[in-house]
Amino acid sequence: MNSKPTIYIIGTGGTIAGEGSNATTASYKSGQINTKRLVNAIPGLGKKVNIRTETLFSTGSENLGPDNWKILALRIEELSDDPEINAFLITHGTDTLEEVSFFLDLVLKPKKPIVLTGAMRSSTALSADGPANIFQASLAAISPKLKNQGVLVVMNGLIIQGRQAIKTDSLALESFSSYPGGPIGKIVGEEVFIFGIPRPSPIMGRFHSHLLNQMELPFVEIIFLRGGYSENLIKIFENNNSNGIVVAGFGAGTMPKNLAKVISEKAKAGNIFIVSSRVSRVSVLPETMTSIDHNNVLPAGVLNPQKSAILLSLGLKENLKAFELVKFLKLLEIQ
Ligand code: DAS
Repeated sequence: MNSKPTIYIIGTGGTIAGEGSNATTASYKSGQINTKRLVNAIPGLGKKVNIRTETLFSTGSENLGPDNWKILALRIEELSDDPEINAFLITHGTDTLEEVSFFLDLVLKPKKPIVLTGAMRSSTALSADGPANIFQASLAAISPKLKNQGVLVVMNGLIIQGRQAIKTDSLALESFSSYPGGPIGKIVGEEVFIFGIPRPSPIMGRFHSHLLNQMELPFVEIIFLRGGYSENLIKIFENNNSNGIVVAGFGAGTMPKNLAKVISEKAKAGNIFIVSSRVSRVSVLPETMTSIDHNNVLPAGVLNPQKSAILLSLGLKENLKAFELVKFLKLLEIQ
């Protein structure tokens, strides 16, 4: 009787499936290796788990977005009813891994563990990190200590809750951090260590309705501020006709006064703004951001601009008002 758990691995491309011309080149083509080949290269994995594989996409994650994320979410949901599958592992490019894990956490009500992983070095690179990441992500996926945690990210031995993963380095192996909380655990050898009390997202699956219709997510613009040029930025704001805009502001949510004035006028016209920050570990609070006196202008709390845009687009699709979105931003501050 085969008592090993079964993990269903869905590959989407990325560096982890990338192929370079030799082991020491820094250049490679993403998404070249199919998922079965990726997994077959991992000694010892088959002793721990049964594996089923699928290659859903084969591309760098810079080419993936909300439509692809929805396809991935629906595929996971469709497979979740299979009694022979105990957990899901998604191999994905790291460039948008924090966005797809945040999105999946918001739209899925997972019955089974969902763990995402990637790699900072291609599959053909000297000391490729992909095999270890897949092995460790598999251990997390079957660990009884991590049941009902929603979406998780495992990278470089760290276990991170999906909504809190941020990529903080373009090239380093230790490129993923967990913010605002720290990692909930780590994997050493074949051991899964859990720190403290893991806490699934308080709004896990809150936007599941997005999966139930064919409608696309409304576009949300992100406007990245830089020192000076506020007149140019004002023109961008004035010409912008998306219903939702995220401002990647300075520090803890500051921006030039003349820009704040334009935002206030557009907020009065019904646009919803989330003011985030261009720093990597964001904290934008009502008392820290440049004061803009309108309820349609929301501090991002701990969400970076890209995650703020995902939440705002899901909210706009449900015609949520700003005061309803504030609740979700506050709940996501809970570590
Ligand atoms: N190739 C990039 C991507 O697909 C980076 C990576 O996977 O690390 O996101």
